[in-house]
Amino acid sequence: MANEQTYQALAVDTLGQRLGGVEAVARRVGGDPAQWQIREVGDGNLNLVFIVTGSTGSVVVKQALPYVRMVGESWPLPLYRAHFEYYALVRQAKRAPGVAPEVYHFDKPQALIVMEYLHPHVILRRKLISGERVARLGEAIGEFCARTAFRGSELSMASPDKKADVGLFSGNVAIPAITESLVFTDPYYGAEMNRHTPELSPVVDELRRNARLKAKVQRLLMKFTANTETMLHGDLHSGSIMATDTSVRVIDPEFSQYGPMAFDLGMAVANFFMAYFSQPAHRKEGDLEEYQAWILSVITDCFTRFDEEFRHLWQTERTGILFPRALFEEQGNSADDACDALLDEIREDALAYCGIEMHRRVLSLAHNADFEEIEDTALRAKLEARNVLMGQALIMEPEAYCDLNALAELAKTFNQKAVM
Ligand code: SR1
Ligand code: MG
Repeated sequence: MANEQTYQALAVDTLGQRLGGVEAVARRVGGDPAQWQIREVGDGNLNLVFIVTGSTGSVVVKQALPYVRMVGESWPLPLYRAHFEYYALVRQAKRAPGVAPEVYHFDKPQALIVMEYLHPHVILRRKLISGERVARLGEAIGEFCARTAFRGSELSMASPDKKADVGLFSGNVAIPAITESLVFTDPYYGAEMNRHTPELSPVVDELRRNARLKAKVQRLLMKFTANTETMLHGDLHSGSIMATDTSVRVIDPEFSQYGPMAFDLGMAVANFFMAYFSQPAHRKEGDLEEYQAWILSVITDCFTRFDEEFRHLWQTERTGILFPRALFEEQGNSADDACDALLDEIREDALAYCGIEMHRRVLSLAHNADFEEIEDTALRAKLEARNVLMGQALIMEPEAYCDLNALAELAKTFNQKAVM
């Protein structure tokens, strides 16, 4: 077995020889490893990703690099993040069956995970840029967020198990540190790695002068760092979702950590809003309105399904120390109001986290293709400005948009705004 010192990054020409002897891999891929077709397809910010195909089938091999791929060796990043991704995949498979890719093999010292090849799924962001619809997209993501949020919390888990898991995940310090700075802090000052579309500068400057906004974001960061309600995916953007026209899967939980229940929901919805605001650059007039309306319906479905599923689990799986039946049902009291109040709080926080994600993807280091692929920078800045200003409204006054019609109206208003 390899040890830390023998870690070696995989390459197309070494992978067959290195993994050919691993039974779980060889059996699924099939044939002579020397004949395997191997492609490196990683287009994310951090890792190597290979698709390996043989006579029987295909698998995905994901390996952490000891540095941030998008920046280079000047930004080292611990290999241990692969353990946490593995732990998260295993937990998600139990909490939201059939959504995360199945894990076939994990090699801790080599920081690599061999998993299910999702086919013919493609990255959701590509589908949204191309104007394709995915059936039940909002429902699938709302349901995933509700199941993982509820079943990873002490509403459901036994307290000692949950505490032990929080302890385990607390070993992952490097990854949360990235989110803490890139998501919550860097967008709001001239941090070194930031960049934004030049024409957007007047909007950015004003945003960064808004002390009340920055204080609100820091309060949300406090919740994010201090609150271990549940195990999060931690990076649920549309590049972490793969889809066909009828199937939705969630990949890439390497930013998993314990945190607030609202976080994943907010991140996912933010990415739907960014798809929405960028559409005028990707669609022709005739298709634009209908497609944007569809994206808004995905957002509504996502929140609605989250609440429905969470309420269902509240009724049927509330076995943890929180809101015990002994205090409610067994005393002849309904716990429904308590559930509704919790869901209101989650919705409000999700909207605020949503606003922050809408900011960081155009102001900080890691941008979204939805806007980045708009070559005309004047147009890009105009669309990004709508997104940034709506994000600000959500952070400042999330309670005003908890009503889903009000939320959709807000998006439509900003979508018409001639900000610049
Ligand atoms: C340095 S990592 C930048 C971003 O990529 C990941 O996908 C996360 O979103 C992270 O914030
Ligand atoms: Mg990722």
